[in-house]
Amino acid sequence: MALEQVESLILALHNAEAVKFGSFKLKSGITSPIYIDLRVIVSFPALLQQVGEAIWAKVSSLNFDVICGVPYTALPIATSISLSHGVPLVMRRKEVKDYGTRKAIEGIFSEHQTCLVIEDLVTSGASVLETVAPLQEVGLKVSDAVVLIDRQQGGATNLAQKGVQLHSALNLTQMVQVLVKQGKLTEDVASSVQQFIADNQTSLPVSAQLLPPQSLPAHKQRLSYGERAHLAQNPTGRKLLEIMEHKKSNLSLAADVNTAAELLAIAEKVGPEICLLKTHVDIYPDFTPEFGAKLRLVAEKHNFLIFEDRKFADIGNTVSMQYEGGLFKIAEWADIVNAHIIPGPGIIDGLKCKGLECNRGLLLLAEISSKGTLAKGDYTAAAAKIASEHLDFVIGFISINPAAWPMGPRNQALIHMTPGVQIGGGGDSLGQQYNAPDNVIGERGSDVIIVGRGILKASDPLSAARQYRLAGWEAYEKTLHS
Ligand code: S5P
Repeated sequence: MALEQVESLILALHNAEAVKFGSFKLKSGITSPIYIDLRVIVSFPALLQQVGEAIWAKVSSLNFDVICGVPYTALPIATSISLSHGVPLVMRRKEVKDYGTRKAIEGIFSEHQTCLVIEDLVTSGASVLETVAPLQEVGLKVSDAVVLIDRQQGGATNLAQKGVQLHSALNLTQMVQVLVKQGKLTEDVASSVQQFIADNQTSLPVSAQLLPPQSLPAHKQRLSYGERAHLAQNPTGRKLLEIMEHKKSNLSLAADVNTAAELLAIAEKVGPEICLLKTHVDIYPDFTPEFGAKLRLVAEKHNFLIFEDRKFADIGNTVSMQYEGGLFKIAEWADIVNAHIIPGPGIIDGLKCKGLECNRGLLLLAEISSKGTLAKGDYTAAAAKIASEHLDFVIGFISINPAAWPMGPRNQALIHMTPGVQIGGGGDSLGQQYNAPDNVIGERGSDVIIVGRGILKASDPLSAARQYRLAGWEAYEKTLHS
């Protein structure tokens, strides 16, 4: 792009107030002397086109088959380029309405085609990677991304580490220089912007840094359970991953039996095969206050953890009482409990205030296995976000198809557990839907298979448990070596 075109674009962005100078408090709490909001450019069609052309000038010599804008601000920019230059678009859904259809990427493409990612503004590069991951997931290659404005805060280096070369039409230094030259900005403000850039270099979130350079589908880029144990912040999450590695088991038994006596007997029998025993304590008519201590002895003997599938769903204060008190005193004996996230993050705080002091962990129900579930799309995305904000207590999710989540690189400290598992697939008459262990661990990207009737109703539950453990483990090993 010729110098006068660069200057005219910078002035047009300034006139449209897409770039402002002053003192702005950013979401992160940092005060910035510059604020960039490129969403306004949709109100200026000529400017939108100018932006598209400036970006195109940077990448027209590269080889790519399709282009994809990072939602939302870069969508109209990518559309403008597509219309002007006849390049087909693909579109990433930010909110996947139903993961069952697995359409995180809309449009027509074929595996091994190359996609150029288009972004409006890059700081750390994390949002570019959030779009790169689902593109790779569907088999597209991504080696380049282009941005209108590079804030020069480390994004290009961070992306290069992930195998993505960042091209930029403009950067902050250049913009500030032009605006000073045009009398729109004082030297003082310009130097405070330069200082801000120098003082605020970014790196990628830990989860993204740990991913190996791209090329394998995202859900297959998994570290071993043992490596992930070192990432877990919560001691119970860490311990579970260590047990899984040690016992070569990613099998959890859903011990939905009729009595506490039966539960203790099945725990004793299949204990050597499992990493986790899941209970529904409110089913047992013969529950006594000694139940927890007895079960813990079996758990210690066979080295598995206990997960009471209580599915808390109330406000923080109430769940805190339900967790600690009542007949069952769950917090005393269950290493792990789970909660719906429908009340919002207060439910985590309510459980955490009792659970953290005794080293307990929490799973969030992000998806549900039964037909017609409402736990999908935005709900699942919100559960993932809230989990990432409570890593001291939340150890993972109940999830059904985490490989199709569009939320970007996986936080490998979090453990995905999937119910609705049976070797033959199928379902029951009350809405349960089953997937096979290799599908759950391999295709769906989960970490733990939760199996109930597939083991309990088998003529020999111990050999059925062994069969499930081996199937789950073999599928896991393939995700490491493929
Ligand atoms: O979405 C879910 C979440 C859970 S925790 N779907 C489920 O089926 N569960 C539990 O997993 C359910 O409560 C039951 O204990 C187990 C599945 O048992 P199965 O006999 O159908 O394998």
